[in-house]
Amino acid sequence: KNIKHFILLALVLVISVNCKEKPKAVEPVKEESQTKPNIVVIYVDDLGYGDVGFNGATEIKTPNLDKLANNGVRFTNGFASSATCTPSRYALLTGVYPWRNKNAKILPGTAPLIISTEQMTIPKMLKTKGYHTGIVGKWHLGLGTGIVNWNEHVSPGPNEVGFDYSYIMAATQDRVPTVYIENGDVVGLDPNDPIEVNYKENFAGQPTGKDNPELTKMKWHHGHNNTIVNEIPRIGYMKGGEKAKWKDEDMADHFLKGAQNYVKKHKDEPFFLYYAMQQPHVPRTPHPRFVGSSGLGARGDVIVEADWCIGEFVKTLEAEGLLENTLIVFTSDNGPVLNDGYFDESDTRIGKHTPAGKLRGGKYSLFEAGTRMPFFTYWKGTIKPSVSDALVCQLDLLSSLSKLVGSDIKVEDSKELLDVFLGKSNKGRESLVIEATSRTAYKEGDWVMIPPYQGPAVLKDVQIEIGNAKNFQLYNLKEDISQQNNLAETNKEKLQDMLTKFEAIRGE
Ligand code: NG6
Ligand code: CA
Repeated sequence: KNIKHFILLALVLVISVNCKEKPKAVEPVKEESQTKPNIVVIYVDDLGYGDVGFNGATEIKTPNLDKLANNGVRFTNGFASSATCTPSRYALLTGVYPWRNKNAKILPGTAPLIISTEQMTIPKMLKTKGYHTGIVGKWHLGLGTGIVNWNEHVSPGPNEVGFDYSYIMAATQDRVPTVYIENGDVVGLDPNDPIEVNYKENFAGQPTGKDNPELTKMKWHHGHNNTIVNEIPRIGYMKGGEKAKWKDEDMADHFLKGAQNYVKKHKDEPFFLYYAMQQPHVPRTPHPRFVGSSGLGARGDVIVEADWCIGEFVKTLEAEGLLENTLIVFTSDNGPVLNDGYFDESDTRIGKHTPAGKLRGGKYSLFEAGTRMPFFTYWKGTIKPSVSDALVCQLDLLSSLSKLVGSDIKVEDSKELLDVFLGKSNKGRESLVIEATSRTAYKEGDWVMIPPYQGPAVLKDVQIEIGNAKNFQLYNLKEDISQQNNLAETNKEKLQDMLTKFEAIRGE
């Protein structure tokens, strides 16, 4: 009898254990596919809030971007951390406010890497969850530790802060060295024609934009009068490396190919791709098939070109069967500028187009146009189309993507807003400190407070109001998106409240 009981009990146990185990065995598989989508961040350079159809542009057509934005979460209150490139890129990748790092300023092509190799970054975090990580495009976060020898392996760089694969330009299209660098090595370098770079003085006997305008096809307006490459005068001096030099007009196609190849190569594992496009930063050099495509001059043409590239890139994701398993984040590093140093008719042929939409300011500015960006997330079949006015910042991607992939890595400045990025919640950040050329301002809810700063109200060369004023500025963006009514005098209480919170965050 006892033995019978024992057998029965054993049977019951076996059955119940089996029953419990079954769903368990299924779960991890489901979790794997659900929590490891591919992640692509498409980052454009100097594109304004109003430069895209999905934010109301009518004079420039961006059909590919519009299609994604209108089928994803379109953010009306999505911010870059800064109104210039390097600090925004630093914040995007590290989740740390750029004003915490004194080196996070527009960098020359010879600057050392400003992300510590000890620091957390988006690609590093994703690698802990088995992702392959790649960057194709603009870097502009420095390379090496001081003096870089471009003829040897250049390190540390993207590969030392989390990227398994890198194919980059070191700084910007207007800065030397004008070569591509793949995993730390200059592409196509002829050892008999070594590269030398200097930002202080010219190499003896070399023509410059300043002394030899007859050798240039694009004329400099301010800055940009040093070494001439491809008939375009640049910032900084460079010698040698003839065969390795990029062709500006091919750059968009070149980076697109790089991004497409990366996807094709890594389609069988979860991947993260940071596709950092160069448009519409200067010098604007549309491929000949896009010249005249916008009717607005070079800047419009390269925006049309960028939109086309993104369309082609998404086609590749689709063709590889990856679109439903890929989260795409699209945004820009800082606001728009028409004349950023070259005469290319982007300002004179602007017509009715408003790059900043209704926003005041532009690149370099503490006013809204400096940092409020075209911004959307897209994930076919997972994200439902919506418009979100939640306050989000590129800074928040690190902690949010960490949550998405089931990692517990968090960085303090980076708010975990995964549900907001996926369109499931409208509860964004409460506040944000924005930065523009080493000045900061404070946003909270509908309000923005800009402390007094010395210096010109308008940056003359680029004709942009950058936010400097003798007195405090306080705007209610809900009623006054164009920042025309300074309420600092009439709402002293709000001003004081904002100032106190701002100082607490800034640690002043
Ligand atoms: C400025 C350049 C500007 C642009 C900018 C960086 C001059 C006079 N102006 O110093 O043309 O290169 O730096 O742009 O040289 S960013 O988008 O990379 O921040
Ligand atoms: Ca930029």
